[in-house]
Amino acid sequence: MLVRRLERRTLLQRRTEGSRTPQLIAANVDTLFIVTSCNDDLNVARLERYLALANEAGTTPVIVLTRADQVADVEPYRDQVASLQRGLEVVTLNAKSPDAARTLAPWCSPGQTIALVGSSGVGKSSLLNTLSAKAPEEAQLTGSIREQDSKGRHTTTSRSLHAIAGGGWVIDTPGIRALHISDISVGLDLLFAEIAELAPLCRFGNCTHSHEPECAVQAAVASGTLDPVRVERWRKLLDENQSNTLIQSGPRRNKVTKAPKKPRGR
Ligand SMILES: Nc1nc2c(ncn2[C@@H]2O[C@H](COP(=O)(O)OP(=O)(O)OP(=O)(O)O)[C@@H](O)[C@H]2O)c(=O)[nH]1
Ligand SMILES: [Mg+2]
Ligand SMILES: [Zn+2]
Repeated sequence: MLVRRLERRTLLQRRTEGSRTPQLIAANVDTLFIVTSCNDDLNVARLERYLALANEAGTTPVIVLTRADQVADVEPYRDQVASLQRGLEVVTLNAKSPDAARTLAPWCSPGQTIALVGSSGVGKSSLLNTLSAKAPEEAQLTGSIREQDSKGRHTTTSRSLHAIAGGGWVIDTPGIRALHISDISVGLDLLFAEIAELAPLCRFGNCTHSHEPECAVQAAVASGTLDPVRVERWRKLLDENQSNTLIQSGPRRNKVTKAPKKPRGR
């Protein structure tokens, strides 16, 4: 029975390819566990997309590296992700081991809501079963992954909310195939803070950091203090965000938001 509807404090949403209205993923999430595995699934550019989503929603992102039990050394995986955003927390674990619940306990206390997101097969549902200490008959279904490319089989097909044993609440979500960036305002500046904070030092206030003279971003790349690969990925997300974000009115309107007229009759 519906008793009361809470106002949304935070909202995770995304636009699927070609859709005009955003798809709501989850609301009032305090911490977003961005799940990936210590295998071929780990992709820094993809993780940056999830980080932008978490930042924009006002949730705290934590990178959760699963399958730590299947590699000799987790450090190379940890190193790849630790510097993606300032102050980013990274944990490594085996999603199926009870130890995982202890590792994640700092974010799972009473009153806290967390959501699990990531590609198919990374262990979101496995982790949910561990966190909520589910009996086998109540457990979320989990699936195998393909050996050749570590891809999952999209076992979970809907979102669901579960109580964490002795703590808060956790939301399982279906694996996302491709996360497109749209409707981001502050999320990218938080993610790429080392670029954003150089911008005021550029000669031109509207510097695009691509060809302008006296550009602080280009200067930092030239002197080796800024990673050019990060600048490239930042630019790609910025462009994608701009072309996917529907600005409804005003001189900067960039898309026709009215539905195309249907042909009459026949
Ligand atoms: N050894 C090991 N296996 C894991 C770990 N995490 C997940 N698995 C296995 O990986 C497979 C996929 O796990 P799921 O929990 O179904 O993955 P998912 O992220 O929920 O996938 P979708 O529902 O398809 O989005 C299962 O066979 C799990 O047993 C881990 O940390 N270590
Ligand atoms: Mg699942
Ligand atoms: Zn510049």
